[in-house]
Order: sequence, then C-alpha cells, then structure tokens
Amino acid sequence: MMSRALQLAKQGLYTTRPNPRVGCVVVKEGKVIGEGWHQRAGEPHAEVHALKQAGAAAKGSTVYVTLEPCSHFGRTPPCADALVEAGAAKVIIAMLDPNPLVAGSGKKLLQQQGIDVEVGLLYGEAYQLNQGFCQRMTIKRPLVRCKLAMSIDGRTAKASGESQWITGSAARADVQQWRARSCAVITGVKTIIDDDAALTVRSEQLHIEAAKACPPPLRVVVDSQLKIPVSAKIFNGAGKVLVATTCKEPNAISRIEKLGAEVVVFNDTSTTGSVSGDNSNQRVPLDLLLNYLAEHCHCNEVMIEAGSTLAGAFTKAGLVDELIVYMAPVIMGHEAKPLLTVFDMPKMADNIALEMRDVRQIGRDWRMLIQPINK
Ligand code: AOF
Ligand code: ZN
Repeated sequence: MMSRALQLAKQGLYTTRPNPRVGCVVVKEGKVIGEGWHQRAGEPHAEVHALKQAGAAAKGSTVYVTLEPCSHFGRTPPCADALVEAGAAKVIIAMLDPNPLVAGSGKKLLQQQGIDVEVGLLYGEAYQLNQGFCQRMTIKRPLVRCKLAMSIDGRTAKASGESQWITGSAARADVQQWRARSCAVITGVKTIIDDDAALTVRSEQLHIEAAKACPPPLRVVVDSQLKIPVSAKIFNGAGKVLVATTCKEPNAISRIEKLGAEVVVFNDTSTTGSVSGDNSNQRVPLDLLLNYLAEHCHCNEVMIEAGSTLAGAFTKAGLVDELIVYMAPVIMGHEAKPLLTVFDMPKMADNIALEMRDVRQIGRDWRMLIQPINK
C-alpha cells in the first residue's frame, strides 16, 4: 500500500514544486477505497484527494501517506484535521515532514485525537523522492545536480569554447526531463557568451507527458562582473532570470534589471568554494548562492549546466549531490577542455571519491549517474 502511495506521489514529480511530492492511499478491510496525490502547489494535498474519493467509507480506515499530514494553515487547511474528521482509525506515514511548520506536530495532533500512528514504512524511498525539499528545509540548500557532457577522452568543449554538439539528440532530450523537474538551472556567463544558451524547457523534446505541465524553471547566471550581453537569448525564454554577481555598479545592474531579470549582489568572499563564471578574480560565493536559491526562491532541486570551471568549483566545494555525465563515442583531442577544471589536487589523497549509481545507454551515448560517497 505504501509502494502504491509512493507511485502516486511520483505523478507529481514535475509539478508540485516548491511543495513536496506526496501520495496517499485509503484502505478498508484490505481494499483500496481512495487514492490521491498532490498535483500542484496551492491545490489540495494528497490526503484531501484520497479522502474525497473514499467518502463516508473512510470512517475506520487505515490511511497510508508518504509524508506526515500537515497541521498548519498554508495555502490549504491542515490534512491532519481532515483525517480526524473523516474518522481514520490508523495513519501509516513513510516520513515526518521536515517543514518546521509541521515537523512532528501533524503526528501529534492525530495521536491526541486517538488515531493510531506509525512512522517509517519505506522511509528511504520517501526521502529520496523529496530529498531536495528536505535539504531546503533542514540545511537551507537545494539538491544540486550537475549535468556534464564529454567525449571518451574526457573533454567537454574545444579550446575556443565551442561544444555544440558532443552528445546525440536522444541524450539532449534526456537532459530536458531533468530540467523539467528542476526549480532552477544554473550556468556561468561564459556559457551564455559561448553558446547563447536559453536554458528553457523544450516541451517538444519531453517524452514524459507529465513533464509538459512543469512550471518554467528559474534560470540563474553566475556573472561576477556583469558581462552578460543584453542581447543574450536567456532574457527572452519562458521563466524568470536571476543574475548572481559581485558587481555593485548601479548602471551595470539597472542595464540587466531593465530586461526583467533579478540581480543579486553577493559580497566577494574569495573562498575556494566560489567562482566568477568568467575566469576573473571576483568570486560569487557558491554556497551562499545556493542558500539564496533555497530561502528566497524556494528551490528544492537545481541543475548546473555550465562549463568546466563553474562545474568544477561547485564539485570541489562539495556542493554537488549528483553528477549526470553523458559520454559520447567521439574523441575531441588534447587541446579541448577537460570535463571539470579542479585545482590544487596534487596527491592521490586529494582525490574526490565518487560512486556510480546508474549507467545506461541513451541513443548513441552513455549516461552515468554518479554521487559523492555517503550521500
Ligand atoms: C501534506 N500533504 O500532499 C503535501 C504536504 O501551502 P500548502 O497548504 O500547500 O502547504 C505546503 C506545505 O505542506 C509543504 O511545505 C509541506 O510541508 C506540506 N506538504 N503535506 O499533508 C501533501 N504536499
Ligand atoms: Zn496537508
């Protein structure tokens, strides 16, 4: 029953943000009498849909829900109250809600009303589905995926910056599904200058139907000197644009704001976990950028689609939760740029150890899902 609830929750993979994906199953005498999942922020929660389907029969039922029922008035009223009113006898919860507005109080409310509550069934699966939401709530950082494409000789762009295209159309369409589930896509100003990337979701390339309903992701450019050209394609596509900079020059800032983009000025901390986006000395602090995206933009999952310098800096700083590496059967040559530019690692002991989580062929390329160990 909890597997079914998780399956239902996954139907909201592309659309619930910034809310978590949640599924619910109402069971009576061994039979499913109601099912539901949270579809979109602002709309009813999973429990409400499932209880509605069950109707009066929900009295005395057992309810399986993938996240602790809420106890607060947000955009919608508390689900814990709805469960009490419906007369649920038992509620089985996969994981507690890390949202400080809930965090155990939904469970407590149910118990105070005499409902039998169990927590932890299929916890691992439930956590994985909402890892980004959980990280935003607990460490104020979204789940960070870094997408990279390389040749078999480990190169990601020619010395000139040219990189279109290394992978085939099937791999590039696969990237679109990852974009569609992301709250934000992050790049560097160098990629904007070299590729004029729009970083939008191309719905014609989405083969998963549900992904087509995704809200357009926020597009973020790391540009410490505000060198982004006003003619850049990114200013025209669907979705908001945020430019992260260390430049405080009012004219340079208003030039970008006039295009409808938000400019966020960070203090240059020049720590190792930061990068300019254009090889200059000024540095946008990447950890603070991620904090900003979590706290102010409610980003649960973000995807980095950048060149080797910015991708390397995020990785070296330990800010990447998952690398998505596409490897194309092509050789790009010694002069071409490496997959990741990471400095100051002279010894084997300096290596960043990773683990392979999944490898599969997508069209003519290979896709590897790689995670830091212990993540
Ligand atoms: C549930 N069931 O299906 C979901 C929950 O603004 P609201 O009212 O939509 O509340 C959003 C918060 O509710 C969200 O941050 C999370 O803590 C919880 N999500 N809770 O009982 C659901 N989606
Ligand atoms: Zn709720």
